[in-house]
Amino acid sequence: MSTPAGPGALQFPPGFLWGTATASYQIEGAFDEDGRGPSIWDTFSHTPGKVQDGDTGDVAVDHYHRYRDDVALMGELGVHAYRFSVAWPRIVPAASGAVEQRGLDFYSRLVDELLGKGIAPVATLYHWDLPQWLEDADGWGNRDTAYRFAEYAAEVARVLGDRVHTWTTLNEPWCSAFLGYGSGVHAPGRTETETSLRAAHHLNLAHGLALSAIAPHVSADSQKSVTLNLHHVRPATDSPADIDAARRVDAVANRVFLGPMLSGEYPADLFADTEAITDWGFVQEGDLAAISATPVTLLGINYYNPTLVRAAEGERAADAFDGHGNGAGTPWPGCEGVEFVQQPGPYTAMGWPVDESGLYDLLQRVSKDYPSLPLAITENGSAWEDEVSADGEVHDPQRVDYLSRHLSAAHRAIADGVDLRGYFVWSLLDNFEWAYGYSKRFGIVRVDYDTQQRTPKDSFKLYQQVVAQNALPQA
Ligand code: IFM
Repeated sequence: MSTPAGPGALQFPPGFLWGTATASYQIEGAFDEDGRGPSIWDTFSHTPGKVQDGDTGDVAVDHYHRYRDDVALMGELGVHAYRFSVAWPRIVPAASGAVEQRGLDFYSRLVDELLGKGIAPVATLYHWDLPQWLEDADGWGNRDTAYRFAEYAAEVARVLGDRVHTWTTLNEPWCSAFLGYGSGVHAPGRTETETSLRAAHHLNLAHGLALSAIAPHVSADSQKSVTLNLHHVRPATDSPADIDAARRVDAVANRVFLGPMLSGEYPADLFADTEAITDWGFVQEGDLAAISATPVTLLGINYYNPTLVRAAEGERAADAFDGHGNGAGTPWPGCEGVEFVQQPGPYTAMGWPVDESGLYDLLQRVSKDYPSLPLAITENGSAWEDEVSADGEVHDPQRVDYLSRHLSAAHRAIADGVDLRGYFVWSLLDNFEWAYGYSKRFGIVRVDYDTQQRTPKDSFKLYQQVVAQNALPQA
């Protein structure tokens, strides 16, 4: 039952799923406890120069030990669902392939704690923490990793299948493939253009094999999902060259995953754009059928900002202003000659523009391309230079504004016919922001990294109201 909303509030449909999201390596810590093996992010963060200030996820926000308190916070927030990820190296720590029961037990306890508070568990099976033993055998460059992923997924589903509301195979495979193996700004830090495309295919394969592998173990009414960080790509002008630049980026950012996963085919233009890099011979007979064999019933979309591109003049190499492109290699194979254009501000602490119109447009586009597929926003949020005020509170008006703008865009999309079922704010807690370490705070709850004290920010209070009223209040 929702509490009544004030005049002018933007009311969401009954049953709209309000949630919050985190990921294992970003919050858990306990990097060597209960048999957990190393992941590529342990190796990467312990390599000097890879992560800002030498930060690591060794302790993170100690969620592994504090999960009960964190679930209690979610209870206070009132959310209906919690999107977390399972750390593969906790479940299959070493090359022997033996399953670590203590790892499974942790997630089982977490799920029970959530259910005890009436919060639906939404489990992501892979949020970037590949076991190091798999990377030692070429990681996502190796087709075999997809099969190992399906085996691991089945183990998790066997234990949690009766209690998990939504199963998500992968989080943002674009980042895994193109930041991990292309630009090298993410673990494992490789800068091999051909491998990045191969990795994208193996991630697609992993998704399909895993959905089929978990099917016998999960309850029939659970949702089967994948979360993509779809880029809303806009051409800077309506010149044919700029429109073609946007098409190229759309192919390797979005359709490289949407095509195989949802329609069982790769886009022909992607093959043409990348023909100088690979002949895609790693796509074997039967792969596309395997990728799309078990249908996705809910598509998760992560949205932070739109992407503006144009055809570069002269010799300018691809130069990304979206925080993704500054490694030694390119995260944009097939986009040679495309220039990423800085958009007007305001900018978050990540340097990302605040533009909720991109969310509206993206939802419209996906809904038109896949009219019968329910959607959820599985991440949306912003990092700011938060401070603790003299009153001990964290007043974060910019995050409140960001949240309000994006919720209002989501509301407008629903009013205009998009089948949007839920929204998950990123993130519940300040946490380890990958190559930025702890320097960027995305949480609606502040974490003091010295004491691990949690302090709900003003944005937490706004979101609490939104959830309670099933509506965005108007100021
Ligand atoms: O923190 C990340 C998250 O792990 C994946 N999506 C984007 C977030 C903000 O960069």
